[in-house]
Amino acid sequence: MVKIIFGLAVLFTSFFMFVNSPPVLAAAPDGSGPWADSVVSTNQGLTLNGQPVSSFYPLRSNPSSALGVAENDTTEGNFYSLGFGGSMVLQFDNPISNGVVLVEATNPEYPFERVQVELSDDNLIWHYAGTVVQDGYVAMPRTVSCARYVRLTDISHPANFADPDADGYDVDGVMATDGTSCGGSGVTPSPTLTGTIVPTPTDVPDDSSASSNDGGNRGAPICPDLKPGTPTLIAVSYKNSTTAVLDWTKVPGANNYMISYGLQTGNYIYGVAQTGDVTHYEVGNLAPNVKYYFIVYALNNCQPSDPTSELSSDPGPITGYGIGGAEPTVLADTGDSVTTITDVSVGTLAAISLGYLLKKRFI
Ligand SMILES: [Ca+2]
Ligand SMILES: [Ca+2]
Ligand SMILES: [Ca+2]
Repeated sequence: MVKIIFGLAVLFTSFFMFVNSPPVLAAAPDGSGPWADSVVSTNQGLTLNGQPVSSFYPLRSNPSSALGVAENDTTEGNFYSLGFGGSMVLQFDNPISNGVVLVEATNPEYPFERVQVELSDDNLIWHYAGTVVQDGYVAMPRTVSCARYVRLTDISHPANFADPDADGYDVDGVMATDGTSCGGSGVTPSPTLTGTIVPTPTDVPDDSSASSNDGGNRGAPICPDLKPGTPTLIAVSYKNSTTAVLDWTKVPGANNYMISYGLQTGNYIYGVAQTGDVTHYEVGNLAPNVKYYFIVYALNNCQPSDPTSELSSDPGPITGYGIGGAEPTVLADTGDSVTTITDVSVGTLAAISLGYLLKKRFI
């Protein structure tokens, strides 16, 4: 009898160990490569029911799982769960000069988890870059031109989750989209360029049904969508001295758009990674009396279009239209100006260029 009990105990223990300890080796830091290289600090939050994440998911509590090339899968041990309100600081050996892409372990059937992204060049002064739901891109804040640190803070809404073990945003990997040109010929932010880009549309309650357009391609490592057509950037005008208003044409098959802009023609150092499925967007927090140059891309689930032609805009009077050669008559409201997220799982150019499938099944 004792042997039987012992045998059962061994069997149970073996099974328990098996299901909790799959043979996973997370990616290693890639040094001068674009991915994160070391963990500076962590402050893991709690699960929805107030328990340490490690008590339920020890394999999701190893911060080094966020280093190196994202595995881009749903394997336990390949990502770090921040916990609600939790944070982590990652350091890069390579410089960050053009924003970062986040890869999350994602389950489309699970309520969306959200993270705030900040960048720093010294781990002391932090610059808000934006927020990301699932996979996504944040542009370089205008207040910093070259960073080495990324701070991620979970800002998921607990009220959107029913699972008591919900554990916040899951960091698989973080990649600099360009780490080769720091200190180069890029525009040096002027002291007058205070404030930050606000690329994140109005926060909306998480809705897992928003990801129902997977089209049965879950798990497929390819993009099922054709490259979207190129929109036309119709007009850039000024709503006030610090807010530019962009209007462009809708592209069939696209479900999101991206705005890039900068202070010199052809040099787009700022951006709004995801406007949502709209044709009208207001870019705020611009420096007053500064001329900006804008382009727009259409996005589908995994590919960007070619960019539009560039339009520039001099800051004009509050009621001024027609800047940049645009005709006031084309600026009628489209009704799409509410910038809620309609497909938050759309990824970014960089993620797309890596061939990542942006929707995965996991929490
Ligand atoms: Ca690296
Ligand atoms: Ca999670
Ligand atoms: Ca990983």
